[in-house]
Amino acid sequence: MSLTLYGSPYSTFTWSARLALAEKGVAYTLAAAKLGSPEYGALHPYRKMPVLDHDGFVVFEAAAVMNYVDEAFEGPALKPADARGRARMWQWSGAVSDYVAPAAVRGVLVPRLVLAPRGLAVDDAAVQAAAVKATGHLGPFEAALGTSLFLAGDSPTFADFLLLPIIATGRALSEPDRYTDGLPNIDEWFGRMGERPSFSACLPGGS
Ligand SMILES: N[C@@H](CCC(=O)N[C@@H](CS)C(=O)NCC(=O)O)C(=O)O
Repeated sequence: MSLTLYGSPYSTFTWSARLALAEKGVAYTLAAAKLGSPEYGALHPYRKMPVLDHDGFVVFEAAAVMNYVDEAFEGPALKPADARGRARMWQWSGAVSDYVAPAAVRGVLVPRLVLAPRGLAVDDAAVQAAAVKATGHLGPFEAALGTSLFLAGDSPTFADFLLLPIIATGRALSEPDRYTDGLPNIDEWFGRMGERPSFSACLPGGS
């Protein structure tokens, strides 16, 4: 059996897929995603990370990868058994991808952690505006985690795995870029997620 995840340990969406693989207890190879190569274009038509290749079956989009991993392999279920729990999971998964990630990842993390280290120009005002927007988009997550241990119930699901890398990376930023301040329920959830073996297994620096 061959299972390869293409991505970077520093890519938040790759990190999410790695969390799901770790929680499931599935062994895989992490391979560099050469986004500009013709070979990679054949794997991912939009040239993003991650991509999973399981014995020649190729799937992209982090949530689709996690769902495939959950359904194709033995191990603990990574999504709720009931329809309402799954609805919550997909709701929060979509909210991470469509609202939080554009502000936090594309607005803050990419300019600060990818562009600036390469010497490329960064618009500080735009980054700080994106950080404020990201904090605002985390508000509904903060409210939900006031009444639930994880985003879709008592166990972590894809929604938590999508959010975790964005929170972990944001907490490591300095003010005023840090978009994770003033969110105590998210802080407590982060503590719960951090206790799981998958958290330390997938930390980018540890790969
Ligand atoms: N919706 C996609 C988003 C993937 C994405 O944006 N990945 C980023 C890394 S976290 C990427 O590939 N960035 C490289 C680029 O845009 O050139 C998913 O869920 O997989």
